[in-house]
Amino acid sequence: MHRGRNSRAGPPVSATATGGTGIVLASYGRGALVQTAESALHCGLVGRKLRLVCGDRVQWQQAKAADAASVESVAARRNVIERIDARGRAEPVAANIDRLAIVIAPQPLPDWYLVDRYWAGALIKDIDTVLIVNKLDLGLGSIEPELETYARLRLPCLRIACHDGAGLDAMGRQLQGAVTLFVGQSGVGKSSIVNALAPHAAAQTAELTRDAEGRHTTTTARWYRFGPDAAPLAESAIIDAPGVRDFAPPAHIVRAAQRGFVEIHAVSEHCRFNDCRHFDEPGCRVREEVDAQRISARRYESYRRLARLYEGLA
Ligand SMILES: Nc1nc2c(ncn2[C@@H]2O[C@H](COP(=O)(O)OP(=O)(O)OP(=O)(O)O)[C@@H](O)[C@H]2O)c(=O)[nH]1
Ligand SMILES: [Mg+2]
Ligand SMILES: [Zn+2]
Repeated sequence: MHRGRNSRAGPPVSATATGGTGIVLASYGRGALVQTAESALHCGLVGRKLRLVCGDRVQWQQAKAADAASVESVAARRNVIERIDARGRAEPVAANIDRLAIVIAPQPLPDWYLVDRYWAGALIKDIDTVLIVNKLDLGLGSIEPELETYARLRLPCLRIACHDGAGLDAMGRQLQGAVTLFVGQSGVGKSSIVNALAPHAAAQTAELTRDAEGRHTTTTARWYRFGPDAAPLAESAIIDAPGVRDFAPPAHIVRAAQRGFVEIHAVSEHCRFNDCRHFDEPGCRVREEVDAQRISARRYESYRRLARLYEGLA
Protein backbone atom coordinates (compact mmCIF):
# COMPACT_ATOMS: atom_id res chain seq x y z
CA MET A 1 0.00 0.00 0.00
CA HIS A 2 1.19 3.43 -0.87
CA ARG A 3 2.17 5.59 2.09
CA GLY A 4 1.42 9.26 1.80
CA ARG A 5 3.77 11.99 2.88
CA ASN A 6 1.89 12.47 6.10
CA SER A 7 1.85 8.83 6.93
CA ARG A 8 1.20 8.25 10.63
CA ALA A 9 3.35 5.14 10.90
CA GLY A 10 5.00 6.59 14.01
CA PRO A 11 7.95 8.91 14.31
CA PRO A 12 11.08 7.78 12.54
CA VAL A 13 13.84 6.65 14.87
CA SER A 14 15.88 9.68 13.89
CA ALA A 15 13.50 12.01 15.70
CA THR A 16 14.40 10.67 19.14
CA ALA A 17 17.29 12.04 21.11
CA THR A 18 19.68 9.48 22.46
CA GLY A 19 22.56 9.63 24.88
CA GLY A 20 24.14 8.03 27.86
CA THR A 21 27.45 7.19 29.42
CA GLY A 22 30.48 6.07 27.47
CA ILE A 23 34.22 5.51 27.57
CA VAL A 24 36.69 7.50 25.48
CA LEU A 25 38.46 4.95 23.28
CA ALA A 26 40.69 7.58 21.72
CA SER A 27 40.87 11.34 21.87
CA TYR A 28 41.89 13.45 18.91
CA GLY A 29 41.96 17.24 18.74
CA ARG A 30 38.44 18.52 19.22
CA GLY A 31 36.74 15.13 19.09
CA ALA A 32 36.77 11.63 20.49
CA LEU A 33 35.81 8.08 19.66
CA VAL A 34 33.39 7.05 22.40
CA GLN A 35 32.32 3.50 23.28
CA THR A 36 28.61 3.54 24.08
CA ALA A 37 26.52 0.59 25.19
CA GLU A 38 25.83 -0.12 21.50
CA SER A 39 28.70 1.06 19.36
CA ALA A 40 31.79 3.17 18.93
CA LEU A 41 30.63 6.69 18.14
CA HIS A 42 32.57 9.67 16.81
CA CYS A 43 31.70 12.66 18.99
CA GLY A 44 32.42 16.35 18.94
CA LEU A 45 32.90 18.22 22.20
CA VAL A 46 30.52 20.70 23.81
CA GLY A 47 32.22 23.77 25.20
CA ARG A 48 35.72 25.01 24.58
CA LYS A 49 37.14 23.93 27.90
CA LEU A 50 36.41 20.22 27.61
CA ARG A 51 39.60 18.18 27.23
CA LEU A 52 39.37 14.42 26.93
CA VAL A 53 41.86 11.62 27.27
CA CYS A 54 41.70 7.91 26.51
CA GLY A 55 39.83 6.16 29.33
CA ASP A 56 37.67 9.12 30.35
CA ARG A 57 34.08 8.36 31.42
CA VAL A 58 31.75 10.76 29.62
CA GLN A 59 28.12 11.72 29.03
CA TRP A 60 27.24 11.92 25.35
CA GLN A 61 24.18 13.18 23.49
CA GLN A 62 22.78 12.91 20.01
CA ALA A 63 19.73 15.04 19.22
CA LYS A 64 18.71 13.00 16.17
CA ALA A 65 20.28 9.99 14.51
CA ALA A 66 21.36 12.16 11.60
CA ASP A 67 22.98 14.75 13.86
CA ALA A 68 26.54 14.65 15.08
CA ALA A 69 26.92 13.19 18.54
CA SER A 70 28.72 15.18 21.15
CA VAL A 71 30.32 14.73 24.54
CA GLU A 72 28.56 16.90 27.12
CA SER A 73 30.65 16.30 30.21
CA VAL A 74 33.42 14.20 31.66
CA ALA A 75 33.38 12.45 35.03
CA ALA A 76 36.07 13.15 37.61
CA ARG A 77 39.15 11.06 36.85
CA ARG A 78 40.34 8.42 39.30
CA ASN A 79 43.85 8.97 38.01
CA VAL A 80 45.62 10.19 34.92
CA ILE A 81 48.94 9.07 33.48
CA GLU A 82 50.89 11.89 31.95
CA ARG A 83 54.05 12.36 30.01
CA ILE A 84 56.22 15.44 29.77
CA ASP A 85 56.35 16.96 26.32
CA ALA A 86 59.35 18.62 24.70
CA ARG A 87 58.53 21.91 26.45
CA GLY A 88 58.36 20.31 29.87
CA ARG A 89 54.58 20.45 30.04
CA ALA A 90 52.43 17.60 31.32
CA GLU A 91 50.40 15.93 28.60
CA PRO A 92 47.78 13.30 29.56
CA VAL A 93 48.11 9.83 27.99
CA ALA A 94 45.28 7.89 29.64
CA ALA A 95 42.90 8.12 32.59
CA ASN A 96 41.17 5.78 35.03
CA ILE A 97 43.62 2.93 34.76
CA ASP A 98 44.08 0.08 37.26
CA ARG A 99 47.49 -1.10 36.19
CA LEU A 100 50.57 -0.01 34.29
CA ALA A 101 52.28 -2.68 32.18
CA ILE A 102 55.86 -1.69 31.35
CA VAL A 103 56.91 -3.65 28.29
CA ILE A 104 60.56 -4.39 27.58
CA ALA A 105 62.33 -6.82 25.26
CA PRO A 106 65.84 -8.07 24.62
CA GLN A 107 65.59 -6.17 21.34
CA PRO A 108 65.57 -3.12 21.33
CA LEU A 109 67.73 -3.19 24.46
CA PRO A 110 65.91 -1.70 27.44
CA ASP A 111 66.46 1.85 28.61
CA TRP A 112 66.39 1.02 32.33
CA TYR A 113 66.09 4.64 33.37
CA LEU A 114 62.86 4.77 31.39
CA VAL A 115 61.61 1.65 33.19
CA ASP A 116 62.44 3.27 36.54
CA ARG A 117 60.61 6.44 35.55
CA TYR A 118 57.51 4.56 34.51
CA TRP A 119 57.48 2.55 37.70
CA ALA A 120 58.10 5.61 39.90
CA GLY A 121 55.27 7.44 38.13
CA ALA A 122 52.87 4.59 38.86
CA LEU A 123 53.99 4.24 42.49
CA ILE A 124 53.48 7.94 43.15
CA LYS A 125 49.92 7.55 41.87
CA ASP A 126 49.28 4.25 43.71
CA ILE A 127 48.84 2.33 40.47
CA ASP A 128 49.83 -1.36 40.32
CA THR A 129 52.69 -2.10 37.98
CA VAL A 130 53.77 -5.21 36.11
CA LEU A 131 56.91 -5.66 34.03
CA ILE A 132 56.30 -7.57 30.81
CA VAL A 133 59.30 -9.06 29.07
CA ASN A 134 58.36 -9.75 25.43
CA LYS A 135 60.28 -11.54 22.65
CA LEU A 136 61.39 -14.43 24.86
CA ASP A 137 62.06 -16.28 21.58
CA LEU A 138 65.14 -14.06 21.16
CA GLY A 139 66.59 -15.20 24.50
CA LEU A 140 67.09 -12.91 27.49
CA GLY A 141 70.81 -12.42 26.93
CA SER A 142 72.27 -9.43 28.72
CA ILE A 143 69.04 -8.23 30.32
CA GLU A 144 68.80 -11.09 32.83
CA PRO A 145 70.86 -9.45 35.65
CA GLU A 146 68.72 -6.31 35.65
CA LEU A 147 65.57 -8.45 35.72
CA GLU A 148 66.90 -9.90 38.96
CA THR A 149 67.21 -6.38 40.41
CA TYR A 150 63.49 -5.83 39.81
CA ALA A 151 62.62 -9.31 41.09
CA ARG A 152 64.39 -8.48 44.36
CA LEU A 153 62.32 -5.29 44.58
CA ARG A 154 59.21 -7.47 44.08
CA LEU A 155 58.05 -5.87 40.86
CA PRO A 156 55.81 -8.56 39.31
CA CYS A 157 57.19 -9.80 36.00
CA LEU A 158 55.60 -11.78 33.16
CA ARG A 159 57.68 -13.33 30.40
CA ILE A 160 56.04 -13.77 27.02
CA ALA A 161 56.62 -14.08 23.30
CA CYS A 162 53.97 -12.74 20.95
CA HIS A 163 55.57 -14.58 18.06
CA ASP A 164 55.14 -18.11 19.42
CA GLY A 165 52.40 -17.40 21.98
CA ALA A 166 54.47 -18.31 25.04
CA GLY A 167 52.93 -17.02 28.26
CA LEU A 168 50.07 -15.21 26.51
CA ASP A 169 47.18 -17.20 28.07
CA ALA A 170 48.56 -16.72 31.56
CA MET A 171 49.02 -13.00 30.91
CA GLY A 172 45.45 -12.68 29.59
CA ARG A 173 44.11 -14.29 32.75
CA GLN A 174 46.15 -11.97 34.96
CA LEU A 175 44.93 -8.86 33.19
CA GLN A 176 41.22 -9.81 33.34
CA GLY A 177 38.82 -7.53 35.18
CA ALA A 178 41.02 -4.45 35.11
CA VAL A 179 42.16 -1.66 32.83
CA THR A 180 45.83 -1.98 31.91
CA LEU A 181 47.89 0.69 30.15
CA PHE A 182 50.79 -0.66 28.07
CA VAL A 183 53.83 1.58 27.90
CA GLY A 184 57.42 1.11 26.82
CA GLN A 185 59.98 1.94 24.18
CA SER A 186 59.03 1.93 20.54
CA GLY A 187 59.41 -1.51 18.99
CA VAL A 188 59.14 -3.67 22.12
CA GLY A 189 55.84 -5.12 20.89
CA LYS A 190 53.06 -3.30 22.77
CA SER A 191 50.71 -3.28 19.80
CA SER A 192 51.59 -6.92 19.05
CA ILE A 193 50.57 -7.83 22.61
CA VAL A 194 47.32 -5.90 22.32
CA ASN A 195 46.49 -7.77 19.11
CA ALA A 196 47.32 -11.11 20.70
CA LEU A 197 45.01 -10.40 23.65
CA ALA A 198 42.22 -8.73 21.67
CA PRO A 199 42.30 -10.11 18.11
CA HIS A 200 39.53 -7.70 17.01
CA ALA A 201 41.77 -4.78 17.98
CA ALA A 202 43.92 -4.76 14.84
CA ALA A 203 46.29 -2.31 16.49
CA GLN A 204 48.92 -1.06 14.11
CA THR A 205 52.25 -2.82 14.41
CA ALA A 206 55.49 -2.41 12.57
CA GLU A 207 54.31 -4.82 9.85
CA LEU A 208 51.05 -3.06 9.10
CA THR A 209 51.88 0.62 8.97
CA ARG A 210 55.09 2.24 8.00
CA ASP A 211 56.01 5.84 8.38
CA ALA A 212 58.35 7.82 6.13
CA GLU A 213 61.34 6.04 7.61
CA GLY A 214 59.76 2.67 6.93
CA ARG A 215 58.67 2.26 10.52
CA HIS A 216 55.33 1.93 12.29
CA THR A 217 53.11 4.48 13.92
CA THR A 218 51.21 4.10 17.14
CA THR A 219 50.50 7.79 17.57
CA THR A 220 47.74 8.05 20.12
CA ALA A 221 46.60 5.97 23.08
CA ARG A 222 43.76 3.60 22.17
CA TRP A 223 41.50 1.57 24.45
CA TYR A 224 40.50 -2.02 23.57
CA ARG A 225 38.27 -4.29 25.58
CA PHE A 226 39.16 -7.94 25.75
CA GLY A 227 38.32 -11.24 27.38
CA PRO A 228 35.48 -13.75 27.20
CA ASP A 229 32.83 -11.31 28.45
CA ALA A 230 33.94 -8.35 26.38
CA ALA A 231 30.72 -6.38 26.82
CA PRO A 232 30.92 -2.86 25.33
CA LEU A 233 31.47 -1.14 28.67
CA ALA A 234 33.22 -4.07 30.39
CA GLU A 235 36.05 -3.39 32.77
CA SER A 236 38.61 -5.72 31.13
CA ALA A 237 40.54 -3.46 28.83
CA ILE A 238 44.00 -2.80 27.50
CA ILE A 239 45.27 0.54 26.30
CA ASP A 240 47.93 0.64 23.60
CA ALA A 241 50.07 3.75 23.96
CA PRO A 242 52.67 5.23 21.63
CA GLY A 243 56.25 4.34 22.51
CA VAL A 244 57.33 7.64 23.97
CA ARG A 245 60.78 8.13 25.40
CA ASP A 246 59.96 11.17 27.46
CA PHE A 247 57.29 9.79 29.75
CA ALA A 248 57.71 10.96 33.28
CA PRO A 249 55.44 11.52 36.23
CA PRO A 250 55.30 15.31 36.41
CA ALA A 251 55.21 15.55 40.16
CA HIS A 252 55.92 19.07 41.23
CA ILE A 253 57.68 18.31 44.45
CA VAL A 254 61.17 16.87 44.37
CA ARG A 255 60.49 14.65 47.35
CA ALA A 256 57.84 12.79 45.41
CA ALA A 257 60.65 11.15 43.47
CA GLN A 258 61.79 9.05 46.38
CA ARG A 259 58.32 7.55 46.86
CA GLY A 260 58.76 6.15 43.40
CA PHE A 261 61.78 4.10 44.44
CA VAL A 262 60.69 1.46 46.94
CA GLU A 263 64.21 0.65 48.15
CA ILE A 264 65.08 4.33 48.70
CA HIS A 265 61.78 5.08 50.38
CA ALA A 266 62.30 2.11 52.72
CA VAL A 267 65.54 3.43 54.25
CA SER A 268 65.15 7.21 53.95
CA GLU A 269 63.74 7.58 57.46
CA HIS A 270 67.23 6.66 58.74
CA CYS A 271 68.90 9.61 57.03
CA ARG A 272 70.22 12.24 59.45
CA PHE A 273 68.13 15.02 57.94
CA ASN A 274 64.38 14.84 57.56
CA ASP A 275 64.49 16.60 54.22
CA CYS A 276 67.49 14.62 52.90
CA ARG A 277 67.47 14.50 49.11
CA HIS A 278 70.05 11.68 49.16
CA PHE A 279 72.44 13.63 46.94
CA ASP A 280 75.45 14.45 49.11
CA GLU A 281 74.04 15.35 52.50
CA PRO A 282 76.02 14.00 55.47
CA GLY A 283 74.57 10.98 57.27
CA CYS A 284 72.57 9.83 54.29
CA ARG A 285 71.51 6.21 54.76
CA VAL A 286 70.57 5.85 51.11
CA ARG A 287 74.15 6.64 50.04
CA GLU A 288 75.46 4.17 52.62
CA GLU A 289 73.23 1.45 51.21
CA VAL A 290 74.43 2.23 47.69
CA ASP A 291 78.08 2.12 48.79
CA ALA A 292 77.44 -1.23 50.49
CA GLN A 293 75.80 -2.42 47.25
CA ARG A 294 72.55 -3.17 49.00
CA ILE A 295 70.84 -0.61 46.75
CA SER A 296 71.60 -0.91 43.04
CA ALA A 297 73.91 1.91 41.95
CA ARG A 298 72.09 1.98 38.63
CA ARG A 299 68.71 2.43 40.30
CA TYR A 300 70.17 5.14 42.54
CA GLU A 301 71.40 6.92 39.42
CA SER A 302 67.86 6.76 38.00
CA TYR A 303 66.60 8.31 41.22
CA ARG A 304 69.12 11.16 40.98
CA ARG A 305 68.25 11.84 37.35
CA LEU A 306 64.54 11.90 38.11
CA ALA A 307 64.93 14.05 41.22
CA ARG A 308 67.04 16.52 39.22
CA LEU A 309 64.46 16.56 36.47
CA TYR A 310 61.80 17.49 39.02
CA GLU A 311 64.02 20.18 40.48
CA GLY A 312 64.38 21.62 37.00
CA LEU A 313 60.62 21.64 36.51
CA ALA A 314 59.72 22.97 39.95
N1 LIG B 1 61.05 -11.83 17.77
C1 LIG B 1 59.92 -11.28 18.20
N2 LIG B 1 59.49 -10.12 17.64
C2 LIG B 1 58.32 -9.59 18.10
C3 LIG B 1 57.58 -10.18 19.14
N3 LIG B 1 56.50 -9.40 19.38
C4 LIG B 1 56.57 -8.36 18.51
N4 LIG B 1 57.66 -8.46 17.73
C5 LIG B 1 58.08 -7.56 16.65
O1 LIG B 1 58.53 -6.32 17.17
C6 LIG B 1 58.26 -5.26 16.24
C7 LIG B 1 57.57 -4.09 16.91
O2 LIG B 1 56.28 -4.49 17.34
P1 LIG B 1 55.12 -3.42 17.66
O3 LIG B 1 54.01 -4.23 18.27
O4 LIG B 1 54.80 -2.59 16.50
O5 LIG B 1 55.86 -2.51 18.77
P2 LIG B 1 55.27 -1.29 19.63
O6 LIG B 1 55.80 -1.45 21.01
O7 LIG B 1 53.80 -1.21 19.49
O8 LIG B 1 55.97 -0.03 18.96
P3 LIG B 1 55.45 1.53 18.92
O9 LIG B 1 54.05 1.53 18.43
O10 LIG B 1 56.41 2.21 18.04
O11 LIG B 1 55.55 2.04 20.33
C8 LIG B 1 57.41 -5.89 15.14
O12 LIG B 1 58.25 -6.15 14.05
C9 LIG B 1 56.91 -7.18 15.75
O13 LIG B 1 56.67 -8.20 14.83
C10 LIG B 1 58.06 -11.42 19.71
O14 LIG B 1 57.49 -12.04 20.60
N5 LIG B 1 59.23 -11.90 19.20
MG1 LIG C 1 52.56 0.28 18.76
ZN1 LIG D 1 69.44 10.52 52.46
